[in-house]
Amino acid sequence: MTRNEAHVEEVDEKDLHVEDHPKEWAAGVPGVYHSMKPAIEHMGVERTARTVLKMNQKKGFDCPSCAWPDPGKRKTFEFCENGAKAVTWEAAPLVIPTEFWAENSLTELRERSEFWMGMQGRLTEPLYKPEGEDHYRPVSWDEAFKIISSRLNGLDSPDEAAFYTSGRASNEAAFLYQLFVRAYGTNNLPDCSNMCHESSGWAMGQTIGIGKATVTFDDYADADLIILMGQNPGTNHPRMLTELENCKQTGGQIVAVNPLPEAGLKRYKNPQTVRGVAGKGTELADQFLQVRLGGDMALLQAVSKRVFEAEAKNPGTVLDHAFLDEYCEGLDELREYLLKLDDATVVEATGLRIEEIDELAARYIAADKVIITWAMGITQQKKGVATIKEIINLLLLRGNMGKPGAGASPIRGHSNVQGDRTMGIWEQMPATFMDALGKEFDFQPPQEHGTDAVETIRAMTDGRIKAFVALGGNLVSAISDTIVAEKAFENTDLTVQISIKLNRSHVVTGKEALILPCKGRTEIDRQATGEQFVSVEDTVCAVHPSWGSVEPVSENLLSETAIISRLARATVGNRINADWEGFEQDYDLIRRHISQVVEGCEDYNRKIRQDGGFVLPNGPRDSRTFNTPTGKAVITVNDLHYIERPEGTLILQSLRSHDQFNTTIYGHNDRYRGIKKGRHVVFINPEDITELGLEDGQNIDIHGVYDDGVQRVLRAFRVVSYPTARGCAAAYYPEANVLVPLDEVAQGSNTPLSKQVIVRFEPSSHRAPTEHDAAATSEAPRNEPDGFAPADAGAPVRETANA
Ligand SMILES: Nc1nc2c(c(=O)[nH]1)N[C@H]1C(S)=C(S)[C@@H](COP(=O)(O)OP(=O)(O)OC[C@H]3O[C@@H](n4cnc5c(=O)[nH]c(N)nc54)[C@H](O)[C@@H]3O)O[C@H]1N2
Ligand SMILES: Nc1nc2c(c(=O)[nH]1)N[C@H]1C(S)=C(S)[C@@H](COP(=O)(O)OP(=O)(O)OC[C@H]3O[C@@H](n4cnc5c(=O)[nH]c(N)nc54)[C@H](O)[C@@H]3O)O[C@H]1N2
Ligand SMILES: [Mo]
Repeated sequence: MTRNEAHVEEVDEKDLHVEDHPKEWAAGVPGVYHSMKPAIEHMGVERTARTVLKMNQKKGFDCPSCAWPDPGKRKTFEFCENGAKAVTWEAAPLVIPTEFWAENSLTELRERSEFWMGMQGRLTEPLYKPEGEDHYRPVSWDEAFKIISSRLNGLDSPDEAAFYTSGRASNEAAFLYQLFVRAYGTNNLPDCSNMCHESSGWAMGQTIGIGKATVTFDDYADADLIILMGQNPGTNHPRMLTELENCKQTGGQIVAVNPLPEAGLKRYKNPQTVRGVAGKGTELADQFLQVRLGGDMALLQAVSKRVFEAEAKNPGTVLDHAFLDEYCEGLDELREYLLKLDDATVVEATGLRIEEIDELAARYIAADKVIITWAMGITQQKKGVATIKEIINLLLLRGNMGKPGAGASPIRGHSNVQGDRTMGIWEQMPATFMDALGKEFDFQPPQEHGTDAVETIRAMTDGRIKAFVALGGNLVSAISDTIVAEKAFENTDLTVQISIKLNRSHVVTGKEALILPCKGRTEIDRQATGEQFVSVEDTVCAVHPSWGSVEPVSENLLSETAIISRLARATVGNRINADWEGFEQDYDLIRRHISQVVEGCEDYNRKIRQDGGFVLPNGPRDSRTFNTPTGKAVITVNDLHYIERPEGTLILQSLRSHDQFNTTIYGHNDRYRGIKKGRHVVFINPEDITELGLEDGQNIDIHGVYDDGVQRVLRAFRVVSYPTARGCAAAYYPEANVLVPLDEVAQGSNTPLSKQVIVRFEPSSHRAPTEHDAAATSEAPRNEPDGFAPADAGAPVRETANA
């Protein structure tokens, strides 16, 4: 074990550098270079070969980064640059030494950035912080479980505890976790999905009866037209670009709808083909609609209106009458509503020209097979649910559902966030699931719905929730309203993190706090009956096994499944009919129960062992079956809404840089957007910069504009002149969470409005954020490190432990 603290330095934002032009293309040679170099640097050649080359292979592990699916036929290199960063961050054999905890108080650690904490290495010892103390200290596993179970069992009601899940947990861990929580007696199961695709789940559930994509992997290449709305695949789902390229090469078209001209939406250089490496790459988007933040609903309605108008001109040729008659309801109401939509409102809401909208409508009508995909740019809007219902409307009008090359495709975030939901991680699972669960384990699961992520923070704030357990993730940084969230954590009696690395949720804690370190997905999981695998579900409902491939960084680590089994044994013992000890020894036992409880997972142990796993059933996709009250897909009427901003303000969205995975910061560059060595930037359209009396490069404070008595401000950010849509601005997540009020949520899904914050700017008198801001923002500005971004000099020299 070695110290590396001295080698990881904090970033000093004064070195921040902005390039003249953002990049127009994504991936290509730098993609390959950026993937392999840091991996070898941090893990050595052998561990790199055992990890990076095993990623997404049939006998390997599922990439722990995004939820993009794998093709049936795998290439040797089935990974992207950002997947390699995620694996390097997890599998680099560097561990936090025992002395660290005596040397670093929580008060000191709270001054550290997410970057610095993540770079300290892996957690390997269970840790306990007693009430009134400012340090964690190592404890034995048994002692840790004893403390947690005694506190949980000492609460007045099980509803005084909440159990969070982040989307990296495997199906087996997730199933056991929700079983434990329900056996304990609560449905308080908030998860990262509450902040992510919750809007998609609600909108799709209410209209087509299932909250999951209605497409298969092969459909992307087969589509005539793919419309990408509110997502940045070049950074967040890089392997998707290959499928977009395949679509283009078979004659398909691509349209991107985004306030930002993101690199991957324009041009793609495939790092795995000669053309990609040597040439200009493939021109991707045939049309780019630079929509205003929150203008998507108006755009979709305008396109649907044009579909109706075209049908009126040439009756029987534009709408898919056979499909609509047999499978849908609500057509006439939508037609009637849209007739009243006027172009002036649409132009104001979208910031687009009428000709652009006409062009999109013409493309849509000309295409036989259309996929619409979307991500956070849609779900994190106030009208996210309604906007997704408009996506469904548009698809249904021409029968773009339940046929090859067509469908609705929400692109999930975390690698197994969809599987976790399938396994029962949700605060409001339907009665069918709860009944099956109760029957299988001989108990009465709690009936009342539990708290979601936002509601959990509220309940921690006012003392209704007294204990908080997290299976992964970093809720305090990921949720909106950082200052409010941190107070909520500090107001809680007990917080517990089951995790692989240190982050802010480990240092902003309850009165008592514990850390339970677990194995990561890259690591071999040996139990009493031998080596175990776990399973995961990707964004197109394909379920497959994942085998760890390297030795764990420490022998002291337990798997997530083992931790949950032991926690359950200590807390609920034999309150229900479950063989907790057996589950830890043999994951087949868990899967046997999954077969009995989870719809579509019958015979799980056999199907998961088939070549490439299996695909879960999906009514709309497989047979145009819609599990709605009437059995029909519901065309909906949604009142148009868009944001009107007060003079002197802009609408700010928060998004991901190319060097991060959610709250995990790998480095301080955002290569495609031309940002180097810093994250404290706000992207603003040059005309807005002038209109607001600001200057490119100016040092400003960003103020949230809400009159609820809370001061929300980000200090010392740099204005970056950038070709975003007029009236809109962008800054990085999680820093920008300081500005998002907890009560600002999407209607119908309760998802924080991470893409719609009204802000104003003031010249900053702060050269660098103050102490106060350092605590409020999760990225304090200090000296420059480079993390996993090797193109720039100064990657930290890191010693490694033998593992
Ligand atoms: N490397 C990497 N991969 C990741 C992640 C990561 O952090 N790093 N995170 C994972 C997770 S959990 C998720 S959920 C996904 C997120 O994947 P994305 O949704 O692509 O992530 P964001 O960076 O939030 O980007 C949102 C995009 O929507 C656009 N946008 C914002 N507001 C609007 C709007 O009102 N309308 C429209 N049309 N567009 C808008 C933004 O300009 C931006 O391009 O990625 C997953 N994959
Ligand atoms: N302003 C703003 N806020 C947002 C968003 C936004 O776009 N803007 N996006 C939202 C979205 S889409 C999401 S999904 C959430 C993300 O919210 P979370 O899922 O809570 O956050 P992550 O940063 O992904 O969690 C990373 C941590 O998980 C732990 N971890 C990593 N791997 C493992 C593992 O294998 N096992 C265990 N047990 N732990 C592990 C590590 O300790 C790591 O620090 O944030 C949301 N918040
Ligand atoms: Mo997400």
